[in-house]
Amino acid sequence: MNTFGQLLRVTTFGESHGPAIGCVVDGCPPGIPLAPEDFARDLERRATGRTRHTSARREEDAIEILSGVYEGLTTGTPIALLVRNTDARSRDYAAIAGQFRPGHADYAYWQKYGIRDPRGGGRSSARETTMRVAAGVIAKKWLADRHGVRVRGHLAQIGDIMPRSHDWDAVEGNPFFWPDAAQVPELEAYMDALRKSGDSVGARVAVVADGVPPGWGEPVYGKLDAGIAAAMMSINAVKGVEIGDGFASVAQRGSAHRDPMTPAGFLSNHAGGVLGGISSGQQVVCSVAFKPTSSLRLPVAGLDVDGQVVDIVTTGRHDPCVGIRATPICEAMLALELMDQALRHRAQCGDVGEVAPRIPASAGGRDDG
Ligand code: EPS
Repeated sequence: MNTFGQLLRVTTFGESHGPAIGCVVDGCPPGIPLAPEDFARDLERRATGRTRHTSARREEDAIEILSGVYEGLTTGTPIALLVRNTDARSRDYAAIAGQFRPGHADYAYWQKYGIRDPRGGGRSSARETTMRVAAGVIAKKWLADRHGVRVRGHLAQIGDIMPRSHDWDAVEGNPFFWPDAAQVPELEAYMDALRKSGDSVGARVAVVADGVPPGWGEPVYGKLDAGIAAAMMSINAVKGVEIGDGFASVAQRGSAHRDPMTPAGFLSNHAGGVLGGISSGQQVVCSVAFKPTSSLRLPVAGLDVDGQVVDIVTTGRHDPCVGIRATPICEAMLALELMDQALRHRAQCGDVGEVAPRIPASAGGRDDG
């Protein structure tokens, strides 16, 4: 299954070292202005080779729109997008082509298919996320234009380092999507030392959507939060997803977790904007855990495809922390899930209209991010 979504269906294809990667976005409503330039910013935010803290592979990630757009507007037909791979260095993978990197998908792919493309990890590469971000650009645009919804994210943890303060304006001003500008030198030193050591580290991304109206999502098998969790877990390297307070809810009392409603708005947002699988009109809040990259130059004893014990060393241009450039990927997946749910809600309940009383997202009139 390489397709995400029900009414808005995104199918991605391509391998890290193949000639190109791409996607087909089907079910997008007509009339949305769309040009190749619209993709540039988010693709650049996700790309490798832009700072010393991520993989040095340098891809332009220039989008070609092959179909679905006429005179600058989407036509309602499938939108096919293509990005050519231009800086793959397959020789880096010659030594490990017949080996299983511990912690990597190599072994599981081998067991499932009996064959795998080892170059750059093939389909299990972070390269695949490029097309998620591209498709997400369309969803972000539609959500903003039609519903005033804004999706944004930031890095919320690298290893055991957490932000000491939170300023959205700081996030796009540093290579870590970090909300505390004063901490950036500390992160740079941390990442420089990590890179030198040859090891890798995990990270956590926080992603939120403001302006989501109440009513998106379905009550049982099509829950909005279940859809968001599935969307995030489908990203390579993701190991955990929380909605709202997530696992912290375990230690909370009901009297603390419930979000009081007043005529002026909700007083808190422990639920993360989803009640019973349906959006409440509050900020949708999601947190995503990325594991440390498994491609390491630190040797480890492992097995090859003949079952022989071998020393495994991965050379090449790997991310010491793949979570660093995951913020735009999580934003894209949240936007895709929200747009799909919005279209599904419109299909079934479009005639219901606005139901009273409508409670403001927050009594403070501020976002909770
Ligand atoms: C990746 C390894 C590196 C990264 C790549 C993801 O690629 P390679 O070993 O082929 O140089 O650069 O990420 C991208 C190219 C990208 O655009 O995200 C991996 O093992 O997942």
